Amino acid sequence: MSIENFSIIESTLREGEQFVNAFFSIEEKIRIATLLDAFGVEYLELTSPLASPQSAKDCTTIAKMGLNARILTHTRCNLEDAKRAVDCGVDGVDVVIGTSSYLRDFSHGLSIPQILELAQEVVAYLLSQGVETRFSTEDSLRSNFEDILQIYKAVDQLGVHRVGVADTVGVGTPHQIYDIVATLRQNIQCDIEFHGHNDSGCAIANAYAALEAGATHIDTSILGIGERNGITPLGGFVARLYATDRSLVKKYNLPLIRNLDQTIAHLVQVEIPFNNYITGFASFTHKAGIHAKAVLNNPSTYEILSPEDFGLTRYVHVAHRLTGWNAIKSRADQLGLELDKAQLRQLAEQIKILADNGRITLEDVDDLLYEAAERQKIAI
Ligand code: HCA
Ligand code: CU
Repeated sequence: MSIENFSIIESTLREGEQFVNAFFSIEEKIRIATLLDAFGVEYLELTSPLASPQSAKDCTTIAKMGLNARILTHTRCNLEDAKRAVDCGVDGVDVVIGTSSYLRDFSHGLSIPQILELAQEVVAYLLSQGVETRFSTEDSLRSNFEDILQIYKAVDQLGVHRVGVADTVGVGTPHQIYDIVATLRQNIQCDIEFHGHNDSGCAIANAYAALEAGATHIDTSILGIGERNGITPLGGFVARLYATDRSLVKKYNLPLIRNLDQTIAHLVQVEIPFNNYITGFASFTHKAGIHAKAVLNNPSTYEILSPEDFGLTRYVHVAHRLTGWNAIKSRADQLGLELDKAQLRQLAEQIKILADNGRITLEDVDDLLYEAAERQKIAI
């Protein structure tokens, strides 16, 4: 199935608040919500109003901001929570309940028939209130699939807008997620959401597989922040879609990704990892002479993402022993120095020998280039 329509449910203000270092004041939440809205995500998911008195106020405040994104809050599956959520004035409510034996035995203690009844009651109530309603099962992958299917079919018949598959512990593989979502797609009418944790590094691939299998909504957070090591990161997910077909993400304001990543990194007091998708400091750097030559001729040779589409620039690293004369020429051009091919080749050899003895800097290379240009002038 080809990917066509999909929406991002941006959960930095819900799952992201569950990140160990996260504490967002209302001013900060407003800043994050405004930025995400400007980026163009379709939904913002907020912490449950039952979490704390301030969380309830924050929900009401953000619901009133008049953003383009639809505002969702996230609650446990019971009537009291659902009522509190509706009272906040949100556009939709994401309801979740644990169905795995782990959570049934060690968390809420309900049986599958009890969950089925509760799910129908809560979904019917939310639909009667005219809010967009999603029902999901926590730890879907370690739940009995027949149980999940039975519950989803029942809420689908009630007219629920969406059901969710949650890989709560990050155990799923792309094939597994594909199979689960494809089977749901064959059996129910409503939209399908995927929420994937990244404990074993599959969160982006799993979100992508879910879309290929017919999911319509993907949960993300900025930099992937969430419980433990988090969920599908917004930037990485966008990179994945762009790599398939950049028109899939043309609805988003891509240059804002840097601002989003930097803002969150600052607020939760972490560094953006060097190898982060799009915004890691090494994301658009090229080093080996062979790579540098090809990239300078045509960036697509070694770049699947074009930095300019994200408001970023590529960097060709020249000060090292893997360098080549093409890279040195590009640096000379940047400095406005005219050196002939023989000189450039000689300089490349010189730089390699120098760099064999230890780390060198761009200034060292520049000095050599200026000296060579000076010698050339004198010779003329
Ligand atoms: C949680 C669990 C959850 C819910 C996901 C969802 C998960 O922290 O409440 O409702 O889509 O990973 O299962 O984040
Ligand atoms: Cu989660």
